[in-house]
Amino acid sequence: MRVLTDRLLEACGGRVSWTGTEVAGLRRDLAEAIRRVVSATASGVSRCHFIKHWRRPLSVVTIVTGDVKAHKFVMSQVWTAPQPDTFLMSNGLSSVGYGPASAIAAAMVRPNRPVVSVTGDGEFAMMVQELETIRRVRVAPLFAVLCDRSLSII
Ligand SMILES: Cc1ncc(C[n+]2csc(CCOP(=O)(O)OP(=O)(O)O)c2C)c(N)n1
Repeated sequence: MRVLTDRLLEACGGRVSWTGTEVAGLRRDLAEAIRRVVSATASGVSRCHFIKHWRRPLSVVTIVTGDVKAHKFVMSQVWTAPQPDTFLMSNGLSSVGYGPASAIAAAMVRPNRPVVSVTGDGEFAMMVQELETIRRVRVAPLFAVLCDRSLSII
């Protein structure tokens, strides 16, 4: 790892020379590459469509938390965070249940901000006992549960 980071540092001279226009272009190309052609099929609304368009009705200060697996791949690529401190997502080993747990924590830490947890139906089923926590600590995050009736990529 050390060798790799040293080589990367050497190659770019420690400077990042990308312009804002180049970054915007890369984002545009990425969005185009992962854009779903259809918004829904017989089995329901596509994750990509839902996550992309659901940004609009939420206020810019809303804190949104993602969970893990199928929708994580979409959220991490297409979600637009309008300002810092509005999007929470796990990294690394990605434990199921991060979404609801982080939404509860965010609602406790930022009681005046709306908080939304986007989670899968399998993940929500594993964390459903946290509804008791919510009642006990008196917070009210909103849960958006993406129901595909499967643990899709396990
Ligand atoms: C604590 C923990 N237990 C189990 C797993 C394995 N696991 C990964 S995703 C998942 C459930 C995913 O199902 P769902 O919520 O329906 O998500 P989908 O992929 O369908 O969006 C499980 C059990 C895990 N990552 N973390």
